[in-house]
Amino acid sequence: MASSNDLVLLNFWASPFGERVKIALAEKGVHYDYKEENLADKSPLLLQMNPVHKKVPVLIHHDKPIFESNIIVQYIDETWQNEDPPLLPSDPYLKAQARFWADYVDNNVRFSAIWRTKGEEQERAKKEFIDLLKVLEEQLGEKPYLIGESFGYADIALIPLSCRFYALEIIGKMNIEKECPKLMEWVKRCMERESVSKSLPDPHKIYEYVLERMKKLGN
Ligand code: GS8
Repeated sequence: MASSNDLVLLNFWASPFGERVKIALAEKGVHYDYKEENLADKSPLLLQMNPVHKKVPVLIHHDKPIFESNIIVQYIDETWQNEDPPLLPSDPYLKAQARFWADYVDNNVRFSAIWRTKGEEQERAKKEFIDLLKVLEEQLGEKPYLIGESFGYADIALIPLSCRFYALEIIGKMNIEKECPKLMEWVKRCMERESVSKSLPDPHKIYEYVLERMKKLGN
């Protein structure tokens, strides 16, 4: 197991991407140092460690930076491969599926239009969001997790979205559980894992954060 000095996570508390990394490290039982970033005034360390995108999360392992949350989660899985549980399946087909669904989440999940817009535009954004959740619900089917019996990489990519549901439901006046009951059961199943419940911020805090951002935009 890594000593905490070997491993540092640069993050911002409301980053859904950083939450993926926290969950993966918690699943593997790996200790690390945590450094909170102010994204309006980025630290020299962040700028030096992620000069390309200058974004969080960044995982610094033995002074070497790894960035992009899904890539960091894969790095964690490979580096601590002797620590259970494996996050990616060993079967190549299931592994490809897990990667596909994590990419799908990254490339398609968009929800800020729900709180950035009003009227018809907001209705369109809400419909697109619910349609996307339904695709994910369809993939879930009767399985406990996105790729099968075990919680892993694809679930880690998606679950941070769930602590935004409270804010989206209030602001968008919608009921996600009514639209996607199986997906909500999956959320509850994931939240039973300490790695998830302890890594996700309080949905009420996220709601306040979104309200602040809306105020800044004059919404
Ligand atoms: C996204 C990271 C990101 O957008 C990943 O790690 O998966 N594809 C990347 N990070 C945001 C904070 S979360 O909204 C960030 O660091 N933004 C700072 C900026 O854009 O300047």
